[in-house]
Amino acid sequence: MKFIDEARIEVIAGQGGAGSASMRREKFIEFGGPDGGDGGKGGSVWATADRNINTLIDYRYAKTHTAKNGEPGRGADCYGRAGDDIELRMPVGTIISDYETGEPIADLTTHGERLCLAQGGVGGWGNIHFKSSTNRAPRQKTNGKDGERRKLKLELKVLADVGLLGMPNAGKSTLITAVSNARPKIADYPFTTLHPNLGVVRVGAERSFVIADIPGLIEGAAEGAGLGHRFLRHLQRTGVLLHLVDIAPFDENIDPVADAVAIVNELRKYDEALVEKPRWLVLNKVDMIPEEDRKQVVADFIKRFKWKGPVFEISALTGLGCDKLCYSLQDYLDSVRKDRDDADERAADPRYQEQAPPEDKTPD
Ligand SMILES: Nc1nc2c(ncn2[C@@H]2O[C@H](COP(=O)(O)OP(=O)(O)OP(=O)(O)O)[C@@H](O)[C@H]2O)c(=O)[nH]1
Ligand SMILES: [Mg+2]
Repeated sequence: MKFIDEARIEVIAGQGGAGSASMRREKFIEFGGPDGGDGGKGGSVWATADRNINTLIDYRYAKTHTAKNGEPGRGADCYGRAGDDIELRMPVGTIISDYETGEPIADLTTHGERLCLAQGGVGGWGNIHFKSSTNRAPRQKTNGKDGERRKLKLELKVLADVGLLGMPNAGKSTLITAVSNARPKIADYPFTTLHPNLGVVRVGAERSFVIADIPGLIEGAAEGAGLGHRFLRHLQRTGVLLHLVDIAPFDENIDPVADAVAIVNELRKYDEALVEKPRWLVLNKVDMIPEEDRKQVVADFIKRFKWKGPVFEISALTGLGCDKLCYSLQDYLDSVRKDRDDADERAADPRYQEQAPPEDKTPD
């Protein structure tokens, strides 16, 4: 299935049905009085986050989503039927904003989260509401209100704890296949992966995190080279990036350090905040380097790349070093989550509220 992470749609809620101005007319009944019922409410348009959907493709083709109008009221105190609501199912991670103003409306982050995008118009009043002691036979009624109408932008940014970053063929899809339940296509040609894949990594019996594999990035991606750089948006909401480097390229003319520098430059061109995000260096394909040379090759790389952060040596193909990487990621994510929970707790606890500093009484 084609992966689409951006769409523009229009949602139109149903109009309320008109109220009725009917008079009761029955044989042998005098002074029947008003009996016109209210119009039904127009249908609303809702968005629901659904974890079983992972693309916005449906909204590329169907752009306008219109809910039914409410039915008009009728005589004999009949109220009009309300128009049915419609439900738009969207992937978890969809950000909804106003297309014209860009104003954010919602961020669907959990499965089942639901939000009204356009409210159906209320039905009009029938003449039964207008009878009074002085007007026993009112002919007034009101029309239903129009339903809301909105143009919206949908943007999907996948929600994952860990994001994979690297040149094509670095072994990103091989790694996610080795450690998670995701089964993306793997091949020895560049740009095998064309859209993000998510996988759940289980660490021990109870702990897990979500990892995202995205297409490979190359120098000049910001200018459109390769698949461009727009899918980097899927790394924006991750907690930590794994920069995967093929440490043993087949082609001797390829310099892994130059490639790694190019990736960081592209990251910066897309979004400075991505460069600031915690990033770990993962040197892949160490199985291709004779064991006795590994230490030296790795040390050279780190020195030339001037890298000071965490480094992991792995072989996504044989699984070497993958367990250690996953345990470290899980520990790191757990500690970040704990710090965040503690901070939230402190913020909610009045004892930790910031107190005004005591007045300084010392003379100048
Ligand atoms: N020897 C060896 N080969 C590997 C290793 N990891 C990946 N490969 C091979 O490298 C090639 C590319 O792997 P992929 O996982 O498709 O690479 P990718 O980074 O997902 O590539 P794109 O999707 O094109 O960006 C495949 O032929 C893999 O079998 C490894 O640790 N050792
Ligand atoms: Mg791939």
